Amino acid sequence: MHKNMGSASLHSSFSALLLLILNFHGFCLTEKAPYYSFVHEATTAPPVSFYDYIVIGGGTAGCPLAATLSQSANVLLLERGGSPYVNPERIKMYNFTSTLADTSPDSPTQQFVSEDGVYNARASVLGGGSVLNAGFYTRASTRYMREAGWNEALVNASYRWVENKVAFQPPMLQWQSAVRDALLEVGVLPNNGFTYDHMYGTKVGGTIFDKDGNRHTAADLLEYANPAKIRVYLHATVQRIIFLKAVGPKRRARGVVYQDGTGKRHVALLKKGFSNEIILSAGALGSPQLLMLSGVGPADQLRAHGIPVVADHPMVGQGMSDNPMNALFIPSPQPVEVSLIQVVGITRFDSYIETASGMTFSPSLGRRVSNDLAKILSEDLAAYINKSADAKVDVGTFINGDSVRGGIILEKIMGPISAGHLELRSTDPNENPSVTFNYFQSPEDLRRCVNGMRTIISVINSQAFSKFRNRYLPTEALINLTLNLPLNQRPRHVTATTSLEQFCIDTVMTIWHYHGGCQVGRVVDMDYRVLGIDALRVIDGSTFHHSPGTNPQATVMMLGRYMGQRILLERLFGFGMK
Ligand SMILES: Cc1cc2nc3c(=O)[nH]c(=O)nc-3n(C[C@H](O)[C@H](O)[C@H](O)COP(=O)(O)OP(=O)(O)OC[C@H]3O[C@@H](n4cnc5c(N)ncnc54)[C@H](O)[C@@H]3O)c2cc1C
Ligand SMILES: *[C@@H]1O[C@H](CO)[C@@H](O)[C@H](O)[C@H]1NC(C)=O
Ligand SMILES: *[C@@H]1O[C@H](CO)[C@@H](O)[C@H](O)[C@H]1NC(C)=O
Ligand SMILES: *[C@@H]1O[C@H](CO)[C@@H](O)[C@H](O)[C@H]1NC(C)=O
Ligand SMILES: CC(=O)N[C@H]1CO[C@H](CO)[C@@H](O)[C@@H]1O
Repeated sequence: MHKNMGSASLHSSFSALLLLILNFHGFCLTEKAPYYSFVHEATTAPPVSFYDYIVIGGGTAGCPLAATLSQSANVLLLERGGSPYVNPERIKMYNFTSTLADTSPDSPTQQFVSEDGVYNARASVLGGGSVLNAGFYTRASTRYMREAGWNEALVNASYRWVENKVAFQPPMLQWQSAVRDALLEVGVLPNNGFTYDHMYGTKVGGTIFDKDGNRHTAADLLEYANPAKIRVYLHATVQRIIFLKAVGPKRRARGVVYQDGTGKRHVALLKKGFSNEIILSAGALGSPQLLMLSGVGPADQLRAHGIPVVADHPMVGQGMSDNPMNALFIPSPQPVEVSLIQVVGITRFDSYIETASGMTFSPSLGRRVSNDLAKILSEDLAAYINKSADAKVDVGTFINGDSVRGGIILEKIMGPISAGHLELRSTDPNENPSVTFNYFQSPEDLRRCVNGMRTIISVINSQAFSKFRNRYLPTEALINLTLNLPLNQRPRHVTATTSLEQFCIDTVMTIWHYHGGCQVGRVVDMDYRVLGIDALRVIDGSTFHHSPGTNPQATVMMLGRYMGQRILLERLFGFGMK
């Protein structure tokens, strides 16, 4: 899959020059969210319409991709969810957990539970995962870029394009600063200060929350779109991709069928033209699912669901990975700020340490868990406090409505190496497919977790963190406390000698960085074209082999911009950067 790389870089520098020219006759026609004139409900769409590009999924990759393509082609962007701008409260930083737990009919969140018994969530909203996430913004390592075969100069320019709209320097109040100083104290060195770059040591990264706690999302990147050439439909759920009748050995994508909010079906077709394409950006669950629903996937599985086979593609749905997240919950003796991720420790044993404070931060995150957490915290703490004669701690102050006086320190492992698969449950595009991630199947993944947990324990016991450390709670009590929380649906093995290995396996959660299903080299080629099919690409997190950087969103948005520019180059000059 890495052949032709020599000529790749030769063409790349030439193309990069052309891109500069392209960008200079850019548009000043930018429109500001939430007043986009080109975003409409799908109910207003004609029964049949024609475009140069049809992008499926207005998520983290789909928005920057569609905005870029609209610079010189007619683009349709179809998003199954609604607008993130209708309820600005929902995307305030302090509403992170309530939005993630929202089960109302127009919720931006669709929850699912993997076959591993871990609670998880996916986006259903314009802006995709960037509307739900914890906001941390950080680039991939240069090694990751090289392995992906990307042009580094164009990658850097694409990151900057994203950062100019949505990335900010975080405020770094007391809790986050204490964890940063503790990471340095326990040897996660050097101190790299504030940077978007990925390197060993401790750093402050970017965030998509501005100083007032307002979230900026991939949907804001549509401000770059050319309003005259783009159309965005909301509540437009793509049912399947349609293909031209076979003429040669390869099938060619022709259009899509989508359903509006009232259940009415519409068709969008590609205009005549060799360069025109359909691009799937429906995310790590949505993209492999939609390929299968369209007849591109493992033939046996498709036949079992009565789906006519367009192309037997056994690797569609394979290579699904979710980086495990493990954490310790830490009740604090003093008030803490509400913070999501701002600091990261990038260790040499491939574990990333991050922290959040002041909210009930748990993956299921429903009221049920908030209440459980409150109950367990109160009972456990009361028991410990009763044991300590001199204790005078008001247990009630640890939980105050939805916020917790305390926080979590978590670790995510690089990669991961462990991988699983995705299968259809039904032919309904609204239903979650079945997903298995096989957490810790690889012993190396488990080693990374154990080393990460050891670092977290050192951080908690450090001098720098001491003001947030409750002296009545020994480390073992914190481990017990976490083991007792209903973090997932997996069996618990709580004994006097529970090992960190067992702790990792029993308390595994998601950090929502799941990826794979349409991986480069297996389902798409290095230009993200679906192997064996014309006029169809996949561009989103489903193409990754590993999660980029410490957290992926910067790279997902970058990839949308990057590929948008490469596709336009091919369109305008008849060659790509391959
Ligand atoms: C709770 C949470 C916290 C996270 N925290 C961070 C963090 O702090 N930092 C970070 O870097 N990353 C974080 N992430 C991960 C990051 O947000 C995701 O990796 C990224 O958003 C994935 O982008 P994507 O484009 O692949 O998919 P998505 O952004 O999910 O986009 C897919 C889009 O396709 C739409 N779609 C799906 N099927 C269809 C269909 N049939 N028809 C029409 N539309 C469809 C979906 O509604 C969605 O909008 C977090 C994610 C979550 C959920
Ligand atoms: C891209 O950015 C990285 C990180 O900021 C930098 O180290 C690298 O030199 C840049 N590469 C190019 C080709 O500009
Ligand atoms: C703690 O002590 C109080 C007062 O003695 C008692 O009412 C309470 O039940 C004890 N709680 C626990 C969990 O032991
Ligand atoms: C942790 O839980 C185990 C098993 O219930 C128990 O034996 C041990 O004493 C607990 N440790 C602390 C510090 O509470
Ligand atoms: C839409 C939403 O979830 N709003 C909530 C945001 O957080 C505040 C304060 O916790 C709640 O009162 C709102 O209901």
